[in-house]
Amino acid sequence: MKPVIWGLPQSSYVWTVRAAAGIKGVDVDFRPIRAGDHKKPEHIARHPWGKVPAFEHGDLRLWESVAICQYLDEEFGGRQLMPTDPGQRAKVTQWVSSINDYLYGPAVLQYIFGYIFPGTEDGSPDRARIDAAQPALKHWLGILDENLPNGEWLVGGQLTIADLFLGPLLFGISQFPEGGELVTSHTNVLAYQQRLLGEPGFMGAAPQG
Ligand SMILES: N[C@@H](CCC(=O)N[C@@H](CS)C(=O)NCC(=O)O)C(=O)O
Repeated sequence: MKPVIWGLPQSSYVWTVRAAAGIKGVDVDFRPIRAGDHKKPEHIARHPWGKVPAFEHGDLRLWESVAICQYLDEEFGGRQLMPTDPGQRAKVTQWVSSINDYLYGPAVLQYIFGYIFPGTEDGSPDRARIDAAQPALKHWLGILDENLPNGEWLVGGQLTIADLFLGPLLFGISQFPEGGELVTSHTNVLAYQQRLLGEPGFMGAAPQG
């Protein structure tokens, strides 16, 4: 029985979990849902907060991207997405937690949404929101550049779940002028992004169009 992933195709977290499956070679049934439908009772039954992704495998139902990635990694064979060393495993958790708590808000809700869902009268980018995100993004890019020597992976020289959370946000901010400039001006982050481009399982899960 194939695992099922429900999600808005353009979501960064949906990219994360589909990438975990793609890199491991797990055949999943991806069921795209339309924006708005994730707040309907049918989806709330899968995810009590009406978010994406939601996941099912046999009798198991899960929400929260990190839980889904962890399950895919442990239940299926293929490339391991978690280190074995306890300290390195804790580092993966540290990065995932930091990305969720300190990067997703400024990168997605403020910066990217400031361009794509500006909510301004004339539909022009919301400069106030975009500008407000810049200090946090600069801070993040500095930290990442220090922690990605020579474009290595975030933890322990192997691609891990931490990279699957970071990658979609980096590609997301890179699409817009300030984010693109921040990534290209941090050479280790740029090399890291190139490294992700060379991962077909990761890139194959990217939103299309
Ligand atoms: N903590 C959740 C976050 C999920 C999340 O925020 N997903 C976003 C899409 S990237 C979403 O569902 N947004 C729609 C909404 O909040 O209405 C996870 O790790 O899966």
